[in-house]
Amino acid sequence: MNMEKQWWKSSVVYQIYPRSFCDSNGDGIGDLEGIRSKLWYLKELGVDVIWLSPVYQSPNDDMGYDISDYRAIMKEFGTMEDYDRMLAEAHSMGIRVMMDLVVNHTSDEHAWFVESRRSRDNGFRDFYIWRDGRDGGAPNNWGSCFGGSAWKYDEASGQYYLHLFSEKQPDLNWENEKVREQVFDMMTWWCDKGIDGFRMDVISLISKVPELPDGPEGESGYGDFGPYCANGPRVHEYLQEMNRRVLSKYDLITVGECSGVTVEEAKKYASASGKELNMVFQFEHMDLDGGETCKWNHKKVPLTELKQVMSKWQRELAGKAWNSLYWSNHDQPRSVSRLGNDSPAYREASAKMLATCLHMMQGTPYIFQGEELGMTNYPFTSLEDFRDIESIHAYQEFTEKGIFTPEEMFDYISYKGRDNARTPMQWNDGHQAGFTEGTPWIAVNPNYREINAREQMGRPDSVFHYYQKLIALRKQYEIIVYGDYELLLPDSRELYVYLRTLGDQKLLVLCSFVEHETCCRLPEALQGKKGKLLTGNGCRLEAEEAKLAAYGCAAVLYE
Ligand code: TEU
Ligand code: CA
Repeated sequence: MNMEKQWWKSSVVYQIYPRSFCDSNGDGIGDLEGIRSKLWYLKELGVDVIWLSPVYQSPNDDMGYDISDYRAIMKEFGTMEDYDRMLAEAHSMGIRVMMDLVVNHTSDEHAWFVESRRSRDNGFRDFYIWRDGRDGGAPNNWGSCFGGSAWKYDEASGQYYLHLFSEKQPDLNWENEKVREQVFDMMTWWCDKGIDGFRMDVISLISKVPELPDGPEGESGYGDFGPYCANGPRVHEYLQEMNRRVLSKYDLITVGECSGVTVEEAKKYASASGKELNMVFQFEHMDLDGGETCKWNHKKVPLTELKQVMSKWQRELAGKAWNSLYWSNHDQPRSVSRLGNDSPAYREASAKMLATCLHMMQGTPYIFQGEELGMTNYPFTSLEDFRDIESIHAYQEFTEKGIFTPEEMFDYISYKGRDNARTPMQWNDGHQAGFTEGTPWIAVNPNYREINAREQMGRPDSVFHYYQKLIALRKQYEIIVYGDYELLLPDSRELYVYLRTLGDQKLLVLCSFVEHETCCRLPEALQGKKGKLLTGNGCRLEAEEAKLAAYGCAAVLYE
């Protein structure tokens, strides 16, 4: 297959959630100096790129995803000098830095919005999406992602503004070319500083169908904005303009977070022709345990469906676009707790298996902080344990409407809530897991005594060393980066088996998703051949079959 080689295709990205990574000054909040002090750790792990969740000035209604100044650093995180020092040091170690770009919306405390809401004839009015009400209520039936209406009434001017997320996150009006100009200028400013890329927050939502029609009504009583916002009419035009004016002038890695993206749309966003972005984050595999009540349930992801979705993306984008690969990020529960098994007996095995399954696919893998240690969900016991606006609002809304009992809803936010990913990084078994000398803004998972970086770095068979190996293999074997992908045993409910092919080489990947031993017949063409075990755990290869322990896995190369 004709596929152009690019550095970002053979890279592994590590996502840092700065608030929870490392606190350098004891105020309980992670910061830039903390990140700088841990670059050696990331170097040791072997990642090529770090992506920082937002570090810009923000009132933190949505933990930094509500930005009030794109050219300033959040006070709790440090200063611009701290940023520059961290960037320079990362570069000197050969680590590139990707910034989070949040431009579907700003904070309501951003100077543009402060102006915009002053009056109907303010010069910035049209930077946001203002509408008159309808029949004494909101302009349409859309609900926001964080509960309630997507419209907020503004007394002073008698109009409503649109906010697809919280009411402190008004949506920018991308139709206005001055907005685009301001965004592109700001991006250029960061690129000139020497950053290496952007992760673009909900970039698939920036273009709305101008009439803003009512959406199909869900359980909550509000309409779904998805059909009129996701992959909207001008989104590709805007991204091509962004590419022409900014991205194409630098050597960057770009990934668009695209809720509601289909493979057809992804081929446009991440086309091999390079007119828009390098790749997208798709959500189909993350939505497999969703349902009528959004993500709030206890459903397990069915393995056959997971294989089908992953394989569809592998197959359909091959040679046409490029995949990103992820099981976790700051919005998702911990992958071991969700897709693996976080009981002490199987935690490490299932973490290694999930890592193998993902990292041997075609695409750029993303590791979320702590995933390389097999960090787990948090054992929530009270509503006070939660910090995330999404969980807190959802709890209120679903219990007030009587959709779930308080006990049920508590269970669901505990299992699926975003705070599971946001508990502090577990560095060692000392005070607050070595995250802070003070009191952390969100509680440390009590399992830090067993699960922490120091212990794992000193133990050769740890999850940490397993990730280190996987990352090194990607640098060593082109077949991992560029090989074709073929799903085997699509109907197995226990095993995820696939085959990569590059020229005469074949790479067989075997992963067990179950708690008991299993057996897998090797594909005929490979039977009796001598394969080289690149990596694995709990897998014994015989002439015609492989025997897998609970959550066992292996990647075997045949040359
Ligand atoms: O998330 C966008 C997004 O699609 C979320 O609505 C996601 O579905 C949800 O968090 C899952 O429960 C991005 C950021 O990653 C997230 O942290 C922000 O809250 C959101 O945008 C608004 O900026
Ligand atoms: Ca701090």
